[in-house]
Amino acid sequence: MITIPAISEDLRSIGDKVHNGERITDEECLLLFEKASLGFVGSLANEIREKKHGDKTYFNRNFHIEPTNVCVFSCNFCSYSRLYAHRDEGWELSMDQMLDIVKKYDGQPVTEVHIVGGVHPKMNLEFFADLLRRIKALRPDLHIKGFTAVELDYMFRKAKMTNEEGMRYLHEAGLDSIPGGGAEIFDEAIREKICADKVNSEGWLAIHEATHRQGMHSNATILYGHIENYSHRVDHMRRLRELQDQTGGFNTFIPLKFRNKENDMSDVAETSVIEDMKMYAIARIYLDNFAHIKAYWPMLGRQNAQLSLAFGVDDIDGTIDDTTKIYSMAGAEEQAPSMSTAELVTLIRQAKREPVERDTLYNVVKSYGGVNLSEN
Ligand code: V47
Ligand code: SF4
Repeated sequence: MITIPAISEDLRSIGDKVHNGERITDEECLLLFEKASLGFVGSLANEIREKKHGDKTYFNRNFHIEPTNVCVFSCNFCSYSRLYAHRDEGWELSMDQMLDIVKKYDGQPVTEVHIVGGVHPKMNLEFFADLLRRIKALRPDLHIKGFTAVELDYMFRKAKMTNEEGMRYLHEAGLDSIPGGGAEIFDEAIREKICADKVNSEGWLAIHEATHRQGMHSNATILYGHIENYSHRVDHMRRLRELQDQTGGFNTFIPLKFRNKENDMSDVAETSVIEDMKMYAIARIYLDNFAHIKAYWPMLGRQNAQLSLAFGVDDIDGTIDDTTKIYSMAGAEEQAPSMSTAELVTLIRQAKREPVERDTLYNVVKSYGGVNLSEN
């Protein structure tokens, strides 16, 4: 005889809330992290995912420009940056080199360029506004998702502009949306330990609020699996859920697993796949006002990205074309991340989901239809 393990009353009541489409509390979220099995949170997350998107799984055709890895800050988890004094060990792309990257995609149906890098003391607001204008002159149709709140905060302070003035200025120069990086962990005490000198939590949230008030969208991330505990993760997501209630400007939440190679936190062990899937699932359950949960495949690896599609994830980012080094330098599985559209479509279909090519704002570019059962 098969016996079905009993679940506790408190978990059952969370399940009821999810079935009824109700929001869970911070305490309930913590309980999920602490007490729920992966199967339990996975099935709830999948229910929400399928209610919101069915089997649709989004990806886009994108490439990155990383202007520099020279950075004035010294985040302990960062494997990528070099201080200005050691800039000979890093890279600093010129305007022409960056425009050449864009020109490489002439005639190719990419829809997004993602610009992100270190915070270089000499690359200022004017320089980046010029870059945006020149990219738009070459490719007016290309969506520019650029600059984390960390980079923006530094640029605006140096230019003596408020967040609103700075965002308006960059928007007019061609910036379309901003990525979710730099959020790390909002808890002030943990932030102080892992990235003390860059924009604080309040400042990160203020930049995103100003972005949304300009009518632009942004993403949000969490860097998890290092020295934070579960209540810090809940606190982080609470602050995002509250801002999203006010502005509705976030598109996607992207949990980023801490990778421990070649950085000052190499003694901290990396999380297990079970912990990673739990993070995705609980994010899907708690962040009821976020339309999308993204697994960033260069960081997670292809197979775990496929697995995440059963744990609340509905987006796996894009083709990328080997244009980012952030994760490969931190020891991620993908050392030269690049997937063709056909590979992304196959990867999604193997997980029995329906691939949909989207643009940055989730307009459908091409729908690939349901699963072909002969594929495995
Ligand atoms: O803020 C740095 C993270 C982020 C490590 O918005 C690390 O679509 C793990 O935010 N282990 C930048 N993570 C990248 C980012 C991003 C990526 C893809 C898509 C989008 C989007 C945003 O990378 C940083 C930091 O949290 N990071 N070092 C590391 N060792
Ligand atoms: Fe600089 Fe970003 Fe690395 Fe921090 S994570 S040191 S801000 S490049």
